[in-house]
Amino acid sequence: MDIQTLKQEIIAYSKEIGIDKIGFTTADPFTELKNRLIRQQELGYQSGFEEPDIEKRTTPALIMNGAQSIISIALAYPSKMTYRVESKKGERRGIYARASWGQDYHHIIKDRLQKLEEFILMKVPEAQLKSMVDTGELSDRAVAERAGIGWSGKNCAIITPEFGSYVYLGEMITSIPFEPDSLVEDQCGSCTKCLEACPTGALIQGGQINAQRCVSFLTQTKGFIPDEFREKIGNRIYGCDSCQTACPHNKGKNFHFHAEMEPDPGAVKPLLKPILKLSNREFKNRFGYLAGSWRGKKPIQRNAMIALAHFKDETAVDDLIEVLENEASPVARGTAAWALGKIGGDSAEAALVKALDHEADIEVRNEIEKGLNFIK
Ligand code: B12
Ligand code: SF4
Ligand code: SF4
Repeated sequence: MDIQTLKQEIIAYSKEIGIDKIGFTTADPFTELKNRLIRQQELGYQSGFEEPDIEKRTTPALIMNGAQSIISIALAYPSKMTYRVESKKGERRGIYARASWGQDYHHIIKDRLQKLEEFILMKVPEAQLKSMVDTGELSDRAVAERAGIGWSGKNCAIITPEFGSYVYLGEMITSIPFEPDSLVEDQCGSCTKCLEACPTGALIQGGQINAQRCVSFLTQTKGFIPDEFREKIGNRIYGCDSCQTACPHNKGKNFHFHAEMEPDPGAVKPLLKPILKLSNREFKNRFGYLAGSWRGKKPIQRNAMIALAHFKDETAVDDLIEVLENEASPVARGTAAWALGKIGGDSAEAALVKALDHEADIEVRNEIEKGLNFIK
């Protein structure tokens, strides 16, 4: 079979298995990306979640011997919930970003890539293939951009003309020399809406991010959130969508193609107070299947306390005192102290004074003092 026919058959099959967009590019090195990654590293703008080996990241042949091409795939995810949570007055909720709605997307993309691999191997049994999503060496966005999936927006996201930027990306390195597809034209123009919408100024300039300032990154860390960002996080308990919701190319883009991606509104917009009391098992059962839970319970609990402070939820004071007095983790105790100070009131103040009496951890003491200063 000639390669052009095979490519057409792969494209047709991809539609059958629920791949919303597919593109092909060469396995040539990503030279521009390499310079970019070095620069980002020098500036200290990386998150630390990236694959550290820049040579590997930008040289497909180092990842798979005989690499000739890369197939990029995109699956569109919903941007609006089909039904809302029934909220009672005064009940405060947090929010998981859209990329964490429904089943963890890593499994969904892996499933499609595996089906695609099986199809290709049926046609070309000697083919060598290597698939990855998110945690692989390659930059999923750089591959997608070069394979004509979408353009690289000023908000850093790959924006497809069809589905906006609400797409998950994955790719497969192959030993088959497919004809590459052409690039999608950049349609950002003079717009700067995403840069203006970013709550922390993480978008330095069009297409460049300081990940250390990005709320999405901050919600996924394990330590104390630096003071300057705490109030800006709002009620986001995982991720951040502000630079995507602001984008005019996402307007009206809301696709419900994949049953696995349907969010449970009660899980992705959960009540905040109960999160503070979850056991590990309860957390796993209720939130464990979400992509946004990959760092475990503690960061989500910390973010929930910051969200309760954001709402100045006086009904949360007792629960926060409980955390301050009984939690083993200094980050949890310290964040509870800070939140109590932000919410204020007599019992919050009394609990902070009492805690200062016996708290031994220096960082937690520091947070208690900050809390008391808010009240005074
Ligand atoms: C580390 C990481 C993060 C970090 C850093 C993000 C970042 N922008 O670098 C943090 C934790 C902050 C993060 C957040 C998010 N992430 Co993330 N993340 C990754 C990961 C693992 C690596 C990204 C990376 O290497 N970045 C380094 C930068 C330098 O490179 P890059 O963005 O990959 O490539 C672009 C730049 O290099 C640029 N570029 C290259 N040369 C030059 C030169 C110039 C002059 C310019 C202007 C640009 C430029 O072009 C490339 C293509 O767009 C990828 C998965 C993967 N393996 O690729 C997912 C990934 C990028 N994340 C994804 C998502 C969904 C998100 C969030 C939307 C989640 C959320 N709702 O909270 C946010 C969006 C934040 C944002 N505005 O980027 C998706 C993006 C899908 C899409 N449509 O673009 C990915 C691809 C995961 C996936 N498989 O679907 N993420
Ligand atoms: S995800 Fe949020 S914090 Fe990060 S760059 Fe976009 S708007 Fe800024
Ligand atoms: S908001 Fe404007 S500048 Fe930002 S990615 Fe969308 S079109 Fe581009």
